[in-house]
Amino acid sequence: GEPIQLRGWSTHGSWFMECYNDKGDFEKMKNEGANIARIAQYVTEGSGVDKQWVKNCIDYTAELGMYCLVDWHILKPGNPNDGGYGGYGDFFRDMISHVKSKGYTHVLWEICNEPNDDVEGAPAEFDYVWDWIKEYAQKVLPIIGEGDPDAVVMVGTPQWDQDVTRAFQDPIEIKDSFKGLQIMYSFHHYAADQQRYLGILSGAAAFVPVFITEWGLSSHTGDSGVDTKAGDHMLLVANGKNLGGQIISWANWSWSDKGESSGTFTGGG
Ligand code: IDC
Repeated sequence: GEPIQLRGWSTHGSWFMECYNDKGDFEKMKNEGANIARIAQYVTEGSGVDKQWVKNCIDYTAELGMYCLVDWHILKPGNPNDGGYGGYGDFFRDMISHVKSKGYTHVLWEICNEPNDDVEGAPAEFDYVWDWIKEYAQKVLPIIGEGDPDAVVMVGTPQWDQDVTRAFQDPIEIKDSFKGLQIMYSFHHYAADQQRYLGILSGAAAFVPVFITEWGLSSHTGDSGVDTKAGDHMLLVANGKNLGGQIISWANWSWSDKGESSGTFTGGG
């Protein structure tokens, strides 16, 4: 019943193992002020789905008293219904069974990272991406609802999680099989070149619960520009300076040492 703002980092892919191969790595994150870690399980990039890694991260965050956001990290192609992502059912069932067998209560689910049609443009032009998301949501939410009926679940929004307004203009139909889920919507923000989208976030925050499941100080490429002033602006919006006065939680991209400007550490650092 107490309002809380979750703040922390997202991992990069599991292949940056030096950054997430033991509890100490998450302890460092906690020591820097994080109360949540987002675990980005890339589906078709890197070495593929590594369920044991995600379970380990769930365990580390449990031991440290942090929240954990498990992210089914689709990216390209951007349709979550794509055949290449067909493992979502097995993935969420297995993760939920792990969480339940341990009696954990600290895990939140993100059904998919950034749905998109891989075409740049104003987010509102890509309404049909919302149809893809609604279709996918009706497949995955009953699975989560069955195993973890009152979980907090993030639903992605069109064009790389930019158009969160769709969530209240045309809401996801709630079915009995997942009526206990606490649905929130994802918004992503890259400060160096996406400041113009903060208005979308501010407006949506008056109508639906929003979670900034990824944001960076860099541009959206992850490796150019760093705009700390624009980042501060986003934090103001997240801290309640939005049309709903909503306190918005977030995960920063990324806790990695790839050596790109969106990464927290220097290369190999
Ligand atoms: C980027 C990584 C980069 C990697 C690329 C492709 O920073 O090292 O080569 O993905 O896998 C997103 C995505 C996220 C991106 C990030 C930065 O969710 O996967 O990571 N970004 O580009 N959306 C907007 C920006």
